[in-house]
Amino acid sequence: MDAKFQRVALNDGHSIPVLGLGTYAPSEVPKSKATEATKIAIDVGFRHIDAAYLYQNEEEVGQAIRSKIADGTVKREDIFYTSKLWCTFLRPELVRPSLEKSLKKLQLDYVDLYIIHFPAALKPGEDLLPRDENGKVIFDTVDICATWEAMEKCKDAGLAKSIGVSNFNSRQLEKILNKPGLKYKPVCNQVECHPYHNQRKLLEFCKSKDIVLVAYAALGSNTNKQWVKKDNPVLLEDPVLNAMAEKYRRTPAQVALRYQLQRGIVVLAKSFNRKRMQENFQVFDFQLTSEDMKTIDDLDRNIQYFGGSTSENSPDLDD
Ligand code: NAP
Ligand code: WDW
Repeated sequence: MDAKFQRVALNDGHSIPVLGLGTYAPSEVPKSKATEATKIAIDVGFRHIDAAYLYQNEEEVGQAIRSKIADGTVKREDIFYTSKLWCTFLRPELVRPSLEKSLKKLQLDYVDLYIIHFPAALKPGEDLLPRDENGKVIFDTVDICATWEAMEKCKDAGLAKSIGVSNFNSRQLEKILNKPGLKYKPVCNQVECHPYHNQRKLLEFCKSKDIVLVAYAALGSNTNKQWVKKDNPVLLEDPVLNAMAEKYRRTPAQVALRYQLQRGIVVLAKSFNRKRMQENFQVFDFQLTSEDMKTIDDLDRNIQYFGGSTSENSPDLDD
């Protein structure tokens, strides 16, 4: 098959395109930009699109997908669309209604992948980040295994072709994998992953369980004020990545994406800019040497742009 439409097998028999478009943009970016960007991305060649209920962009992204189907550029089955179950919907009885809400916004019949966005439950309700009068986030107690059983039912109902998780550590994954009567394993774990936080151990764990690791913030994120930690070094300004980019006559972004592909990782790249989307998609026609792979491995320095702000103080689903 054409290298640029490369996919990897998932443990449930489906497959996922190895490069995906990230669609999160901070709230100051007009929502209509997500429609425009998704259409351009599909024209550029992206077939995997990552969005979420949390991003409040599913109407816009869905509209773009439907419009590229309507104009004959792609068929529905060519597109791999991921949505995510937000933390306020982890109670089992809320899982299917939440997916149905996403599907209604999208105006699609199914999502290719539905993942638990984050392994902590928040108080159910309209508020995406419910807070008490002191401004503290209000958590909820939910058994993640019960959430997972509801996810399995969504797959059985055909509303999600595949199901997976995001932001889980190996212990949290084990909880699901060891669940008595488990029907479907998670197909993926989507986590922050880039040369400054390369997730070597989690990757090894996921590979041993036939779970695909999906990398977000693979370009070092940098976008937004709301979630991202400030005063971290900028990944794409890294001197080693820049020197390597020069050597291959590529850009640091292309080197960072290619690095993940060669590790067997499915990688997301967010851009709403046509030129940068084309650049990000141009990663199937060169190869990093194993020495250069090793050099990038050594850039690991435990820098997390997202830093799991919630996971540290949550009465999380771990105990
Ligand atoms: P990212 O993909 O690492 O980086 C995006 C930033 O890099 C944007 O500012 C973009 O700006 C810029 N950029 C893109 N291509 C570039 C290039 N070739 N050269 C220079 N700059 C470039 O960050 P992200 O959006 O945080 O992560 C990607 C996606 O992962 C998200 O959109 C979302 O879908 C997903 N995600 C999931 C979670 C989760 O909890 N599961 C968390 C974070 C992200 P322009 O748009 O201006 O090009
Ligand atoms: C947990 C997990 C917030 C936000 C968020 C909490 C989360 C995201 C950039 C891209 C998320 C940052 C998209 C926000 C408490 N994940 N994004 O996916």
